Order: sequence, then C-alpha cells, then structure tokens
Amino acid sequence: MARCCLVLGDQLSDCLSSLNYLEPTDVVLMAEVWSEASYVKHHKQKIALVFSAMRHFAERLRNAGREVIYVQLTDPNNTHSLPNEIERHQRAHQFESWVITEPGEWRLHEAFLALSSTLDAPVEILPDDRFISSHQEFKAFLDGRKQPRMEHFYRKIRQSTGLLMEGADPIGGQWNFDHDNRKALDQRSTPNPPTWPIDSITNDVISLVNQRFGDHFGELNAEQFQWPVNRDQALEMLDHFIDQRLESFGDFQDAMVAGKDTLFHSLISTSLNLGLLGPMEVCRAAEDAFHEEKAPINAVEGFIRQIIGWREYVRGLYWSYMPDYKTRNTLDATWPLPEFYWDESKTDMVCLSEAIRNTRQNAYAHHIQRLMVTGNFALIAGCSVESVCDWYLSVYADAYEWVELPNTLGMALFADNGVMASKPYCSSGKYIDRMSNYCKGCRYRVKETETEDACPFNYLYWDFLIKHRDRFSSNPRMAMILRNLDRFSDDKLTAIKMRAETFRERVVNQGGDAKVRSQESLL
Ligand code: FAD
Ligand code: DLZ
Ligand code: SF4
Repeated sequence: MARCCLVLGDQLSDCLSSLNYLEPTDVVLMAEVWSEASYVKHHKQKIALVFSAMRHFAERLRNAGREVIYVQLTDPNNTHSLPNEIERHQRAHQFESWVITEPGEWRLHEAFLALSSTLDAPVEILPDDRFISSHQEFKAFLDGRKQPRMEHFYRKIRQSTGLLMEGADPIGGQWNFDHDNRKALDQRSTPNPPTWPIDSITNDVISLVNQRFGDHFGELNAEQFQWPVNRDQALEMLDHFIDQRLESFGDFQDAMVAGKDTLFHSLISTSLNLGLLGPMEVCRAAEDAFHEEKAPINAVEGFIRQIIGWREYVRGLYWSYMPDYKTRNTLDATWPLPEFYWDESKTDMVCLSEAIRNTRQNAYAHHIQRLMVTGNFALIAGCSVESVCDWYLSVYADAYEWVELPNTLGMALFADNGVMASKPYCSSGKYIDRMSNYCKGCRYRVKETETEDACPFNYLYWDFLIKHRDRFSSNPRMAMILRNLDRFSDDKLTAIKMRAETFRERVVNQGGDAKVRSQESLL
C-alpha cells in the first residue's frame, strides 16, 4: 500500500521534508480549495500566483516521475477544504498513512492535528526545515531573555551560518550598517523587473480567478502579471536583483518615490514564501556579490539581515506566541479601517494613495510603504487591529499569517505591547517628507499641524501621543518625544485634538478625505 503526502500551496520546494520522506511509489496530493482561497479575500493576483505556481510544481513533480493527484478548483468532486480532501482521497485509495510538512499557519496546523485523531490512517506532521532556525532553537533563544530583540537573534544566526563572517567577527567590523541605509532617492533611474511571457497554465488561472473571484480586491490581467510562478523564473528574479538592484538596495532601502513601485527592492518575497527559493541560497548569492565587489557591505548586510534576521525572527515569534498573539490589542485600537484602504481615489493623501495604488495594481508595496505609510497611518489613527491585519493578509501576494501577523500586529501597530518592536513606529509627515517626494505633490501641507490643510499625519501623530502618553512614559525610547509634547500649550493640544476629531468624522461620513470626490458626491 502506498502512502500519500499533501503538498500545500506554499510548499513548492524540491527539498520539502514530506517529499523527501516518500518512496518513489508513494503519491502526492495537491488541491486548489475554496476555503484557502477565501478565508480572507485575497488579492486576485495572489490567488492566481498560488494556483499557477501549484500547477507548475505538480508538472515538475510528474516530470520527475512522481504520481500526483491534482484537484483543480473546478473539479465537481472538490470538497473545498484541505482536511476534507484528505478524507475524500483516503476513502478512495485507502493509503497506508499520510505525511504533511507542517503548514505555515496556526489554523491549518490545528485542523491537521484534529484530522489526525479522526482519520482511519496515521497522519505524520513533519517539521518545515526550509527555515534556518527551528522552533526549538528559537524557543531556546527566547528562554531567559526578558526583552528579546531581533538584533541579538540575527547575530547568533550570522555566527551559526558563517554569513558575512571573518572567523568570529563580522565582515566590515560591524554587525549592522543600517545608519548608511536611509538615503532619499536622487534623480537616478531604477531598473525594470524581468517579465516572462504568460504560458497557458498562468493564462488559464488568470481567467479562472477573474471569473470566480471577481469581487476580490486588486487588478489581474495577463499584461501586468509579473510574479515568478516556477523555480526558473524565481532564479531569474534573484539574478536580476543581484546584478541590477543589490548595489543600491542598502542606500535606498527606506526611500519612496511617486510612480516608482519597486525601487531597488528584490521582489523575491513571493518566491521565498512559496518555497521556489530558499533563504540560504539567496543570502549566499548576495554574499558572493560582495566578495566579487559587485555590491557594497551596507547593501549586502542590509539584505541578508532582512532574510536571516527579520524573516526568521517573525516566524519564531509567530509560533512561540500563537494563538494568543492574534488577539492582542494593547492600544485598544478599534476605529474602522477607512474605505480608502480599498480605493485610493478616496484619499487626497498622496503617500497613502500611492501605497494603496501600488498594492491594488501589483499586490505589492515595499517595506517602508507598508510600515511608514499604511502601517503608520493605521497606528496613529487607531484603526482596528483585526481589520488592519486582515487587510495586510489579503492584499499582498507574499502574505501568509506567519510573516504578516508579527509585522502588522507587532511591528506596525504595536498591539503586542513591545514584543516585536522596542517602540512604536509612529511618525508625523516629517519622516515621509524626508524619505519621499510625495509631499511636494500633495494638497496637504506637511509643515503644518493645526491649520485646515495641515498634513493629517501631523495632528494624528500628536493626538496619538496625547492619548497614550501615560503608557509610553515608561519607555525610555519615547522620552524625548514626550518631552516635546509636554512643551505644547493647552491651546495647541486642543487644536490638535479638534483637527484629529474633524478628520476622523470626515473619513467616516464621506468614506475618505478626498475633496474632489466629496464635492462630486454632494451634487
Ligand atoms: P526586500 O525589501 O527586497 O527584502 C528582501 C527580503 O527580506 C524580502 O523578500 C523578505 O523575504 C525579507 N524581509 C524583509 N523585511 C521583512 C520583514 N519585516 N519580515 C519578514 N521578512 C522580511 N513580508 C512578507 O513576506 N509577507 C507579508 O505578509 C508581509 N507583511 C508585512 C506587513 C507589514 C505591516 C510590514 C511592515 C511588513 C511586511 N512584510 C511582509 C515584510 C516586507 O515588507 C516584505 O517582505 C517586503 O516588502 C517584500 O518585498 P521584497 O521581496 O521586494 O523585499
Ligand atoms: C494562499 C493559498 C491559496 C490562495 N489557495 C490554496 C489552495 O487552494 N490550496 C493550498 O494547498 N494552498 C493554498 N494557499 C496556501 C495556503 O493558504 C497555505 O499553505 C497556508 O496558509 C499555510 O501557510
Ligand atoms: Fe502624506 Fe502629509 Fe506628505 Fe501629504 S503632506 S504626502 S499626507 S505626509
């Protein structure tokens, strides 16, 4: 009797633990199911990417001699949930046992555990060893630390992997070159990402998604679909990054420019998260570029830190703190997410409308747009944590809860009371003005706080600090900013609160703050 292995949509790696566990005669099951495609209303491009990558991977497995049962979304027998598909195929084939590499999300892990006690065949859940740090290693890192920090974890991983190390010392004499990585962009041009002709698999999937998920957020058409759907394309994307983007990645990591949607970012998160690329191979490629003098240390170190530092760290926190983590809301944020998060034409704030446009058109926004524009606004406006997390999980092509939740709830919204970040990433319009060219084209005035046309980021920022003053007073990293707040006159404090309140009312009553639109809607 054969065994069967379920391969999930984000487990598309030749080295997957469950695939390696199988004999050549064992069977692989892959299934496109409604429940995964709609547990949040994913961006159309994300569903198309996952289905197309799944179909390409099934073909790859078949070409390598594997027997694959592939259930398409339109299969009339499809039960539309992964545990139910296992049950259905168990009834049909009476497999000796089932093997699954642990899923990336808590909810599915629970569902597979529940299934293992009811199915009439054993279910073995194997560790996902496509990450550098195992759950046990991360727990050992957390143990005994009162205030764990990414930087400490990152240094340990640098040591254990030997990446950018010279014996026991970091290459370049420093662990972190972040202070060099904060330049605003000058006039230089930025490279276009590679594109590939859309093959029949992706073409079919694009039609399917547009038909079945037409009411989901985001644009999807064959002309603009740009995501790598198989390993060869993912490797091309990586090569393009190393050759054309890495050199400037560090300098302009935090820059934002209207109309430039990807700048020098790598665009590899979708491929890493699907399993088309592995974390060590991309870091080694960047390290080689440094040794070959193709890219400076601040760029290479900055890039490697994102992968072996942040990416591994957020995964460790997710599995260490779930399921409680998802319910946290330290700052009691409950304001409804403004409608303009789904439609950028409803806001006149250029920074937000650019980030949301990029998100809608490309299922992408780079890190600083996610953190310091949409994230920062949601934080200082006090948007409901649950709805903000759902938004981030649905709108990005690279979003899976293990990586999205700590970044959103922890890093952007400070809703975990400082587990992820030592201080809230809140800022006024000043930061956005320094790092972008958005404010020059915006009808709001970034240097003003109390006037009618003042930048909303300014009064919302101070209003946020007024509200949470007591909570933040015990945080030494907030001391300087709170001293500034304490110097404000009563009149100024009242004006700030009034502006923030009026803005909120306008957004709730009109669905946004866009002037032109609100006038039109009055006609
Ligand atoms: P680059 O800027 O080129 O970075 C290189 C790689 O480093 C990325 O591909 C990614 O794998 C990794 N990386 C960088 N920053 C982080 C981080 N903070 N956490 C984890 N990995 C990181 N990333 C996701 O992959 N999925 C998400 O759902 C996601 N949600 C986010 C939500 C918020 C509120 C914020 C602030 C960040 C989120 N990120 C998420 C992290 C980061 O913004 C994206 O990984 C990055 O923008 C992807 O684009 P890129 O591949 O061009 O990245
Ligand atoms: C994201 C996604 C989507 C849209 N669809 C499927 C699917 O139909 N079948 C599948 O196996 N996986 C899908 N996925 C990926 C899963 O949601 C992902 O494996 C879990 O969220 C765990 O990370
Ligand atoms: Fe954003 Fe304010 Fe600048 Fe307008 S002025 S782009 S709202 S930061």
